[in-house]
Amino acid sequence: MQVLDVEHLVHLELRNWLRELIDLCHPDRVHVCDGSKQENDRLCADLVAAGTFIKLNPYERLGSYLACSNPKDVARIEERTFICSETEEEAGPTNNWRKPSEMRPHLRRLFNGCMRGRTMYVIPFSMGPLGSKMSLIGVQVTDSPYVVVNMRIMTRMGKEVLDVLGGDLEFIPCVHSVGKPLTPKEKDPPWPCNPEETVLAHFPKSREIWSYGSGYGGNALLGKKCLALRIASVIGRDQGWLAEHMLILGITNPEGEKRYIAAAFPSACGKTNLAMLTSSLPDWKIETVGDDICWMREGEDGRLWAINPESGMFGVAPGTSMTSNPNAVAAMKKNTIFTNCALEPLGDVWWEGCGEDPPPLLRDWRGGRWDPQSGEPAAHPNARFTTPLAQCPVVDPAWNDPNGVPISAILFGGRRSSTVPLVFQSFGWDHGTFLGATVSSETTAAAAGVVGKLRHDPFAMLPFCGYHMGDYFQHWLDVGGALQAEKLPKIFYCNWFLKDASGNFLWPGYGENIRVLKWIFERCDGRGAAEESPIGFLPTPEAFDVSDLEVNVKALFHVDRQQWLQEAQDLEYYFKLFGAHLPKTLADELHNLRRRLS
Ligand code: OXD
Ligand code: MN
Repeated sequence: MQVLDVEHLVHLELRNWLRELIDLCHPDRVHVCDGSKQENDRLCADLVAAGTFIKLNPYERLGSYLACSNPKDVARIEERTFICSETEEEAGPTNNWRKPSEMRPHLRRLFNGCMRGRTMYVIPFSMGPLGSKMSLIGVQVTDSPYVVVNMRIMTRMGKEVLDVLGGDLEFIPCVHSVGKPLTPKEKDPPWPCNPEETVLAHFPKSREIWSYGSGYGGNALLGKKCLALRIASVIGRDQGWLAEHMLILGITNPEGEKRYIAAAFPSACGKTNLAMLTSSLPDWKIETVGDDICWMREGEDGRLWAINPESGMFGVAPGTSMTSNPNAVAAMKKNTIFTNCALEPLGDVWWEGCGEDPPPLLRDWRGGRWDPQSGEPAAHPNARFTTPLAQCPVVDPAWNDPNGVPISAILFGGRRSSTVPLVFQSFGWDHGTFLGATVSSETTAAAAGVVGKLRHDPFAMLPFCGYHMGDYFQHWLDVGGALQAEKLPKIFYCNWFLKDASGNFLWPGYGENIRVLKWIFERCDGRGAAEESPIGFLPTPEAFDVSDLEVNVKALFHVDRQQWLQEAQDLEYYFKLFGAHLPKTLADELHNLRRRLS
C-alpha cells in the first residue's frame, strides 16, 4: 500500500478542494485511496472489527463479506434526490428541484463537522476504461469504508486514476457522508446513517454531487446513478452523446457473427439476467459488456459505439439462481460484498429465489433468527451483491476496450402484465424514441415506496435524468438525426412479464429470452420476417423461433386495439407533463399511433 497524502497531490484544484472539504467536515484522519489489494484487505478487516461486515465461509465464498444495513437505509430514496439547476424548468417535471442558493447553505450546515471521529477517504475513480476518450474521472470523498470497498469493485479506482488525472484533467467532485459524526466516547453502530436528514443533491452546471445520510447503493456509490447517469446525461446533452440506464450484451449466432445490443429496463426488471443469459438455443451465445449503464457516442465509422462505465455489478440478489442467472451465481463465488442477504449458520448467504430451501437457523437481514412463519422475507427484497464484472464467466472480451463496442440494436422494456406484446420493432429512430419515451413499468423494491404500481419510466431513466425529460427526448431525436439512417441501431420494445387471465406468466423468460434476441439479431441483418401492426413490426409466426417450447404465441403477440387506444389516451395525458418541452416529433408519433389504431 502506498501512502498518498493530500498535500503531495499534483493536481492543484483537487488539493484545494480537498483542503476545503477537510475544513468543512473535520475528519479525524484523511486517507487517499491507492486501490491496492492490501488497502482493501485492511479496510475489510476494519469493517469486520466494526461489526459492519461478517466474513463469509471461505470454502463457499472466498474473500467475501455480508453487510446488513440499518432497516431505514435499504434503497435509493427518490423523494430526497434533487437536481439543483438554476431554474425549476431546467430540472423538469420528473425531478425534485432545489435552487442552488437554498441547497448550498443547507449542505454546508449538514456537512459542517459531519466526519468528526471518522476517517475521510478520498477515492479517485474512472467511469469507463482508464484513459479512454469516452471515460470520465470522478473523485469521491466519503467517511464510509463500506463505500470504499464497494467503489473498488464498481469502478476503476486508486493510484492509476490519479496518474491519468495528472495535474490538469477535469474531475467530477463527489462528496459523501453517512451523516453521523462520532463523539470520542460514542460507539459507532455497524451501519451508521442518518435517514432523517438524507439528501442527494446534483448540481448539473458545476457538475457536483453531494450525498448525505445514506450508506446504501446508488445513494452512496456516487459513480453509479449520480455520476454515470444524472450528471453524465447532462454532459452527454452538452457534448452530443447518450448516457443511458442500459445493459450492453454481445450476441453471436451459430455462424460466428457477432452483434452488440443495448437494452433499457427499469430497476430490478432483469437487466443483469439478460446481460449474461445462458442461451436455451444451441450455438447462440451471449457475452456481457455491462448490466446497468451504457454511454454511447458516434464512432469514427459513423455508428454508435458504447462503453460500460462501470467495472462491477451491483445486482439484486433475490431471485438470482442457477435457473435465472447461472453466470451471476458463478461470478459471485468470490470477492463479493453481499448486502442485506440472510446468513446461513455455516457462513454462506441465502435469499428468496436462490433455488435452495432455507436451511434451519437462518439469520435474517435484520440480524435476528428468521421465523419462516412470520411472512417476512429472510433477505431484503432489494438485497444486493457487488461483484467484479471480470469474474462473470461470459464477460465480453471487449468489455474493457477503450473504444467500446458498436451497437446494432437498442431494446426498451418494462414490467407490464398486459397490453405490450413480447417484442416488436419500431418503424425507425423517431418512432423508437417515442417507444423509449413511453416505457411504463410496475415499480420494484429498488427504490423506497410502493411495489407493483404502474408508473411511466421513460427510457428507464425516470429517477436518473439530470435535466428536463422533454429536452432529453429531443436530445435522443437529435443524436439519431445526426447519424446516417443506415448506420443507426434498430429500436425494439419488449415485455417479458405478460400474464394470462389467471395471473400466470405467458413467457418463460430467462434463457428463453434468447429467442427474442435471435429475432432482433436477424432483423438487424435484414433477415427475420416481420409484419406491420399499428404499434410497430411484429415477428411473423415463422420468423419467431418457438421450437420445443409450449407457449401461446397468439397471446404473446396479440395487439388489443382497445387496450392500445386506452394506452394512447393515457400517453396523451402523460405527455402534457412536458408542456412546451415535448418534441413535436413525439406528439406526431402519438397522433400517428392513434391513426393506425383507429
Ligand atoms: C440499480 C437501480 O441499482 O437501478 O441499478 O436501482
Ligand atoms: Mn439500475
